[in-house]
Amino acid sequence: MSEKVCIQFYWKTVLVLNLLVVRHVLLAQNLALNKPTINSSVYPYYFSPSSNLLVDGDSNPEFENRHCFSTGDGPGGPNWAVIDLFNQYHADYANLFSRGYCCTDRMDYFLIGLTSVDYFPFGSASNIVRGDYPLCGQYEYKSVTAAWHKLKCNANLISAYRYVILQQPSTGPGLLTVCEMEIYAALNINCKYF
Ligand SMILES: [Ca+2]
Repeated sequence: MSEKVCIQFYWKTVLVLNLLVVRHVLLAQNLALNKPTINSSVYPYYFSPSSNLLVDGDSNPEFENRHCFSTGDGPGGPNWAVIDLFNQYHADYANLFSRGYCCTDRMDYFLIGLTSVDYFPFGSASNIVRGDYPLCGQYEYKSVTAAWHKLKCNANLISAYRYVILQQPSTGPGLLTVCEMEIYAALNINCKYF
């Protein structure tokens, strides 16, 4: 290969790589941001830490700054929130940000489900039962303080879904608390399966 051809090849490769990076940045958007939510309950507090704070775009881990969501359900209780993505997506992974300095165990081993069932007309009265909905996945570890926790969706989910369920496992301590939740779709559906 001549030096001229080699240089042309180099710059074409750089251009292609840059285009791939731009494509990724443009397409990788948080589908959950500011979308409608419902929750099983809201922790009774002087401000309402309802599930809209789960997707308000602010992961501030300081609970008093009013950007964290918390249910009011006890151990083994419903402890869920549902996000309406407005359209059906092949969800690829979820990112959850935990609360700071306190109560990190409330996010341990969290569950992310996907469903086409519209629970919104029933709101907090919805009967969302663990094991009854398609499971994106369950986080395999205890959560840590004020940090992002990424959960890759299960390879076996081949359908697109509109609604995302966040739920504490039945063994959890209750009072599910999460400061931000993000959902990202697969950029290439063929790359979702592993
Ligand atoms: Ca938030």
